[in-house]
Amino acid sequence: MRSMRNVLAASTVAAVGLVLLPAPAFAATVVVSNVTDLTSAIKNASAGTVIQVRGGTYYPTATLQSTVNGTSSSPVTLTAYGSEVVKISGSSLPSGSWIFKLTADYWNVSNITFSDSPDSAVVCQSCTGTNWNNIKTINGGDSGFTLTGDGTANNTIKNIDAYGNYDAAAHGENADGVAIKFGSGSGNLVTGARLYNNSDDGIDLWSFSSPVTIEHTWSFGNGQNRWGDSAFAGDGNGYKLGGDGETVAHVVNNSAAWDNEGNGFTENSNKGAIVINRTTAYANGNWGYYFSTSSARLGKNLAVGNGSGSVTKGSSVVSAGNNWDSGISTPAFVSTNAATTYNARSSSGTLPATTFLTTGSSTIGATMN
Ligand SMILES: [Ca+2]
Ligand SMILES: [Ca+2]
Repeated sequence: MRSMRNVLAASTVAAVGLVLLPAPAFAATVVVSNVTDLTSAIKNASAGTVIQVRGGTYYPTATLQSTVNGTSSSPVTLTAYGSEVVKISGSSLPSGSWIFKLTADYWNVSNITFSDSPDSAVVCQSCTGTNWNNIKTINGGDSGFTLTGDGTANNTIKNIDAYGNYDAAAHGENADGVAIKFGSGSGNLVTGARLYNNSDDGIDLWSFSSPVTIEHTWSFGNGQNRWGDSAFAGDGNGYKLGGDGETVAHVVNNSAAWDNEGNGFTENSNKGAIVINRTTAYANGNWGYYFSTSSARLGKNLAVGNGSGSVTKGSSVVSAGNNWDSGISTPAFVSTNAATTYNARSSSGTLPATTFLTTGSSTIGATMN
């Protein structure tokens, strides 16, 4: 009896052990408060992991990166802890480094500032189903935020601030606020973005072959030489909507471009049926809207005070209800003082309230919110 009882006890222990073995190797929620733990948490995340970063400034010495996918029902989350203020600085990274690189699907990243990157701040390569909410990518050495590669689909960039980015090595030629370049994939959305004072363009869709949607976005002050660069080469388009021979019908709704050195909105050689509705171009250096070879659909847009003029449109452009079209009047702006556009965002992350470039019109121009 004694030996039988021992055998039964041993087999019970073994069975319990077998039940416990499949338990998760990592806790579902990880709270990190130093850069070593942050690096490890990102590297070791798996579907469903929630990484909460305590307030403070983090100085990684190597690019933070992951190739691990979440799933649509169990994404990986990287976010600030509660309402704490989290900054990740690239100032301790080797030259040429990015701060954060994902080659992964279904990540949700929110409430983090990425600053002072030696090169691009955030790069998402062939990402599907990622959500970026209330991110800042500022004062870096190339574009602030980049989506790139084939298989770039169904990503949402919401309420991003991207400013002060400048690539010294190429005299400012490349650093955009947001770059969705060299790739393909449908369902990508930029909304609520504020893209300003970057050396090259506010947003650049160079060589991206699937339609991107941009809405509720402000792009301003791009392409000005703010760095004392005697060979400065930034282009300074508010919205660069193509390039490299791609023919693609990008969409821009209810957005504004002002004080950019180049054009407010431009096809950049894209011959596609780009759709631009209810936008405003004000005081840009070149044209408000430059669409000479595309078959763009320009509707209910407002162009005022642009250096080269309101619009260049080729014979394939469809233009209706814009203030340069016959019979359409130009409503007065409530304000042309842009100071409030630099204010902090609302607690929910939306653009700050402003009367700048508002007109009260329900038929033409951006509503500036
Ligand atoms: Ca450029
Ligand atoms: Ca560019």
